[in-house]
Amino acid sequence: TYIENKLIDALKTNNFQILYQPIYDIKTGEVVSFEALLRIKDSNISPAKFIPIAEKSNLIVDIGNWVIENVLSQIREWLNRGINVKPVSINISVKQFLDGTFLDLIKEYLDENNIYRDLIQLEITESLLLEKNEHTIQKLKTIKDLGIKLILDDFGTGYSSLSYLTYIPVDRVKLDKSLNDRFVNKYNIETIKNIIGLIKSLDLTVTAEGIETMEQVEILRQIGCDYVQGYVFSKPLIAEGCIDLLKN
Ligand code: G
Ligand code: G
Ligand code: MN
Ligand code: NA
Repeated sequence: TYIENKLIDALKTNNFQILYQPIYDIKTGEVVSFEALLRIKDSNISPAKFIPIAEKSNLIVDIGNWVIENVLSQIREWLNRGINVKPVSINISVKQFLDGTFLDLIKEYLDENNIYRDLIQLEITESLLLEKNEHTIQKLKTIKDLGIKLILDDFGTGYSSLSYLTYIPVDRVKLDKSLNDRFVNKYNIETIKNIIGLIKSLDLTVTAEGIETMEQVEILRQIGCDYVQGYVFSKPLIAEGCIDLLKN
C-alpha cells in the first residue's frame, strides 16, 4: 500500500523525524520530561494512521528501533553540549516489546551512548497485557529493575480496570485525552478525581495528556494530578526547540 511504501522508503532514506512534547509539573510549572513522537518528514500522514499500518506489516520493529536509536543519540548530543537533559518517554508497540531482541537493543544503545537509565521511560498500552501473561510481566519487571521507568499510556480508553494496575509493574499512568475532555460537569470531575486517587493510592504518578485549556489545568491541579501534557503549554517541538526549555 501507499503508506507501507512510504514507511519502507523512510527507513531507507532516514526520512523520519522525532518531535518532543514537554510534560510539566502541575505544581511548579517545571518541565519534567518529554514524549518522543514520530513523524514522517515532509508528510502530514499522522502516526495515528501510520503506526497501526507499521504494526500490521511488522515494520514497527525496525521503525521502533530507529526511534530508540535516534532518541538516545539525541540525548547523547544534548549531554555533550552540557544541557540539563530531562527524561524522554518512548512509545513502544506490543510487537516491538515482544520481539526477542528488544531488551538487548535498549541496553546496547544505552551503553553505547553511555546514558543513565533514568533518562528514558517506556510508554506501553494495556493491549500488551489484556490477560495476565507471566512472561510479559517478567519482562516488564526486568526493565524496571534496570532502572527504566514504565508508563501505562492511554489509560481510560480500553478495558483497563483499576485492578489491572495492581499487577502490571508500571511507575506512572497517563490519563487519555478522552477522559480529560469530559470535565463538563461535576459528576465527571468527581469520577476522574476518584480514578486519580486510586492510581495514587498504588504509589503511581498521574500525567494528564491532551490538555488544551487552563480551565482543565486548574481542575486537574485541584483533583491531585501530578503532571500535564498538551497544547495548552506546548505542542510537540523539534529537538532544537527543546533547548530553551531545558536552559530555563
Ligand atoms: O504524534 P501523535 O500525538 O499524533 O501520535 C499519535 C499516536 O501515535 C499516539 O498513539 C502515539 O502513541 C503514537 N506514536 C507516536 N510516535 C510513536 C512511536 O515512535 N512509536 C509508537 N509505537 N507509537 C508512536
Ligand atoms: O497515544 P499517545 O498518548 O502517545 O498520543 C499522544 C498524541 O496526542 C500525539 O499525537 C500528540 O501529538 C497528541 N497531542 C498532544 N497534545 C495534544 C493536545 O493538547 N490536544 C490534542 N488534540 N492532541 C494532542
Ligand atoms: Mn504516548
Ligand atoms: Na496516550
